[in-house]
Parts: sequence; structure tokens; C-alpha cells
Amino acid sequence: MTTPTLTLCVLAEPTIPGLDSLSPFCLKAHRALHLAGLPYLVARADRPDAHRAHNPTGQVPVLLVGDRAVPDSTAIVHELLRLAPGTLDRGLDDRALAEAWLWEELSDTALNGFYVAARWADDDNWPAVRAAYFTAMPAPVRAVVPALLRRRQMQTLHARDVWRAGAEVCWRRYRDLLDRLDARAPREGFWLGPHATFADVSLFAQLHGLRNGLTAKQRDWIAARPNLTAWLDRVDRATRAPHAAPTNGRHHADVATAR
Ligand SMILES: N[C@@H](CCC(=O)N[C@@H](CS)C(=O)NCC(=O)O)C(=O)O
Repeated sequence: MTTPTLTLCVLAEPTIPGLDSLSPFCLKAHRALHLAGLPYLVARADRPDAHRAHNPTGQVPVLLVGDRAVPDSTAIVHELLRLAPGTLDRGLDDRALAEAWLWEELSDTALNGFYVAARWADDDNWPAVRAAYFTAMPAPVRAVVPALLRRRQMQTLHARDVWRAGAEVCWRRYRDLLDRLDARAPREGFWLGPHATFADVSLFAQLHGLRNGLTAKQRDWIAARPNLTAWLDRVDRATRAPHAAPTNGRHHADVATAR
């Protein structure tokens, strides 16, 4: 089967070394494409809704398969399973495949709630996050818009029952979840066996993006869990962009920013 040209629509390149994207769902899509071994182009924009022509929800990521838009990271994983069978689900029998989807769901819902809270709600992190997200914004707009967006994110986190009981309860629940993930993390190999699968990619995406100075407290909590940290490092190595670009020069190359 000839794979049509793949283009991943994402946000602007982050300034944090080694981090493919500030968005966990875009990070998930990048790493899934790498694990699938499929070359792709990248279309970047400053705002998620700049890609709205390809996704009515105004969210990223969107994968363009030729001219066909596949919005949503879960739909992208399904698409990659179709385009590159046996890569993202290597070694999984039916039962393990079902379990991989359960881990994917936990990642995209529960873990993502804590990710969003760490970036937008945590007062300790907010100054660094605001600086990283809004540097390109003109100063007069920067004085108003970040606070408005933050308020909107806080309302969402309240509705999702992540921040409703306040910071202390939220972070206690997060540390409990990290303890369980640390206890469950494989001592060797990957989450569901000897091969990395989309379960690894999904969990990794919602944890790895917090392992930097924007979210120092959460970074340190993760670092204090040795099994989880060693597994994250293995997934990072197994799913990173390949160093050598193929000769057609189309591997993970940027294309004109969609606006
Ligand atoms: N269910 C979607 C969630 C994607 C998502 O929340 N993307 C964020 C960036 S991390 C976004 O586009 N946010 C803008 C918005 O929700 O308006 C997926 O799995 O791709």
C-alpha cells in the first residue's frame, strides 16, 4: 500500500529542548508517527483554531492523510494502525489491545486533567507558563488575554472535577496516581510487553510534557518515582524523531505555517 503524504497540523515549535510540542495531544501524535515509522510534514500555527479548516472543533492535532483530515489524537492512532499495521500494536493480542485502549483513555482523560491543571491552574507554575505561551503576543494584549484564557481553563477544570476541591486535593490525587503508575511501570521493556505500543505513547505524552522547568513541582514528583522515570526514558528513546532524515527530505520537515 502506498501511503499518501502525511501532514501533522500542530502548534508553534516550543522553546523547550527535546520537547516536540507544548500540547500533550500533539506530542502523542508526533511520537505515534515516529513509532509507526511513517515520514510526515508538519504544519504549524500559533493558535489551535488556525487549523479550523481541517477540524470544526478548532483543536489540534489534525493529521492530513493526503487531502483527508483526521482530527483528534485517538482517531490519528486508529488511522496509523490502519496505515502501518503491526507497529503501534506490536505483540498485542486481543485482550492486550483492549487494555491498551483503556490506558489510552486514562491518559487522555484523567492524566490530561492534571496536565492542564499543572500548566494553567497551579499558581507556582503560572508565571513561567504565561511567559512561555505568550511571548509572541504584543504587550497590551498580553496584559489581558492570558488572564482571560486562564479563567476559562479554570472553569473547565472545575467542570471536569479536577480543581473543584482546590489545589491541595488535586495534587494529592495526582501524587497517588503517580504512585500507582510507578508501582505498575514495567521494570524492563514497555507498558504491555517487550515492544513499545500506543499505550506507551499515550501515557508518555501526558507525563513527559511536565518534566521541565515550566512545571517544576510536577517534574520533581515524577522524578521521585524511579520505575516510572526509567520507563519514561525508555519510551522517549524508542519514540524520538529519528536523527537521520531520509533522502527524500520529507521526514518531519516543516511546511508553511497554516494561519
Ligand atoms: N480529544 C482531542 C483533544 C485535543 C486538545 O485538547 N487539544 C488542545 C491542545 S493540547 C487544543 O487544541 N485546545 C484548544 C481548544 O480546546 O480550544 C485529541 O485527543 O486530540
